[in-house]
Amino acid sequence: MKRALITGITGQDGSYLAEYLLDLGYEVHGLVRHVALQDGRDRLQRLTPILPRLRLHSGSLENAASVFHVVQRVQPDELYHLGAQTFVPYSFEDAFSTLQTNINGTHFVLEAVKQAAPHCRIYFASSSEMFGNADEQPQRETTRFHPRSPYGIAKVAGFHLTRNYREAYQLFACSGIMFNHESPRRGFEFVTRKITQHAARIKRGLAKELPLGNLDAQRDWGFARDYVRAMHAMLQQSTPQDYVVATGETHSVREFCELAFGHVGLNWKDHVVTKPELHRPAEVFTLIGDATRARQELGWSPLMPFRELVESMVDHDLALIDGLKPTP
Ligand code: G4F
Repeated sequence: MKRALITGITGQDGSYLAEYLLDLGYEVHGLVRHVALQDGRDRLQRLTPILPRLRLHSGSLENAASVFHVVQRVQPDELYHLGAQTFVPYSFEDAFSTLQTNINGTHFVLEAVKQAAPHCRIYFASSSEMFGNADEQPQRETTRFHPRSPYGIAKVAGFHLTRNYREAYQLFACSGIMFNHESPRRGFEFVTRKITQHAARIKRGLAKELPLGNLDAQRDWGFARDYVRAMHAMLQQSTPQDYVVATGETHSVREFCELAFGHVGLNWKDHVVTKPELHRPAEVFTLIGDATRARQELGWSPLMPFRELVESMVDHDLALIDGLKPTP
């Protein structure tokens, strides 16, 4: 039986990945902060159905010793490093802590594997935010990075650290350059879930307005459950590589609103208000990925179309309000 260790297991991607690996017969371990173990009802919510099958270890990506001890104790065959401060606007508000946690956290994980479990294969959750305002469309593995936020800068550092550990110490370490991926488990602060939650609340008469920032921003939005298959596939290859994971389609925030509100019979223009304070100091205007390498080498392709993704998120948020579904 293979053993996997996941950092960020309590998040959207971590929970889908844990389910996927359990279904494949893995023994799944997670590194979680002590507070999450204490306040499990809230913070371990996405893991509730699979909690009895997981082995959770207390540790923090801010503490090198705790990362080292968990890696040493678990001796994983595969480590998926997903944990980070992932909200781009917050990275402008507190750039120092974002850089510190996201860069050092990745460095601690790589070093712990090098020292305590060098046989272990590592997946690093890299991001399309590294491309920022890219000088080519679509973006592929060879596209030059031009990050536009402290979050993006930290991801670039993590990407290069991962590559350097691969080249210098022969670790099997890969980066997945993941474009935006969403689901009913997405946090409410990200634009997609903010829109679907508001569409549902407005439909049920619980709210009137949806405040948003830049409606022209374009993203390549896929379904998170599809993306965790690519993470796993990267670690099953004969040689470690970095891969873009994306749908190859891009849509604007405005289009997302149109579909989400339209799905419940509302006109988005009657409810969306734009607020200057929700615009970012430096915006990433358009992202669209070319996942040819992932398709050819991993046999990966996304399964859920954009419209279905938007509608399933709205349906889920309606069901939550109507008390028909537990929080995912
Ligand atoms: O949903 P977002 O906050 O996601 P963003 O910044 O693209 O980052 C997400 O995807 C990355 C992958 O490329 C991850 F690495 C990262 O961790 C995160 O998961 O914003 C999407 C777009 C932006 O252009 C933003 O300016 O939506 C625009 N937007 C407009 N109004 C808004 C809002 N974003 C948020 N969060 N809230 C708004 O009110």
